[in-house]
Amino acid sequence: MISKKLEKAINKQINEELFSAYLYTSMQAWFADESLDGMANWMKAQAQEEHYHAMKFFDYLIERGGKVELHAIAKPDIDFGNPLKAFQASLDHERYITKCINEMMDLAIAENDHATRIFLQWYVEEQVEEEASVDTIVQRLSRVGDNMHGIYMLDRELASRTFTWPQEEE
Ligand code: OFO
Repeated sequence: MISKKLEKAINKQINEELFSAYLYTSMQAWFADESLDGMANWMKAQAQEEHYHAMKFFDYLIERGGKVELHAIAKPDIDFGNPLKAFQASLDHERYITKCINEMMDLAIAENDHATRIFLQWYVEEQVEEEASVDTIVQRLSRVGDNMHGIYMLDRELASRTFTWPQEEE
């Protein structure tokens, strides 16, 4: 049985992950409105991935005998200024999520909950990847500046991203 403190922390993180999905869906809408369909597609895949992250916590909490409690999801921004600012906002958000995951890891260690510590390891590694992939896009957009040709080239590239819901292990 999971401790009450970890149950509360996981419920908070389910909300953070669902908010992440909501934020990226809002970015998807903004990019679509800017006719940058490749970037909109990238955000759509990102939102789907965040939903998966939320449900992975959801399933784990139930498996450990905890109670899932869903909270209201905050309203995300709707205007992101320009592609660089949008991806920079995404990078800032991922850094915030990394901090949340690290704090949960600290709590799992303090609570002596080895199963949760091992479970959270997946998110620790995932955050390294998430930050790195967004950071690469931020760097490329910074180099491209206002050059529309460069922006459209990157947009075309980001159109190929897809997300497939991973098979659940038995
Ligand atoms: Fe974007 O990260 Fe979830 O965990």
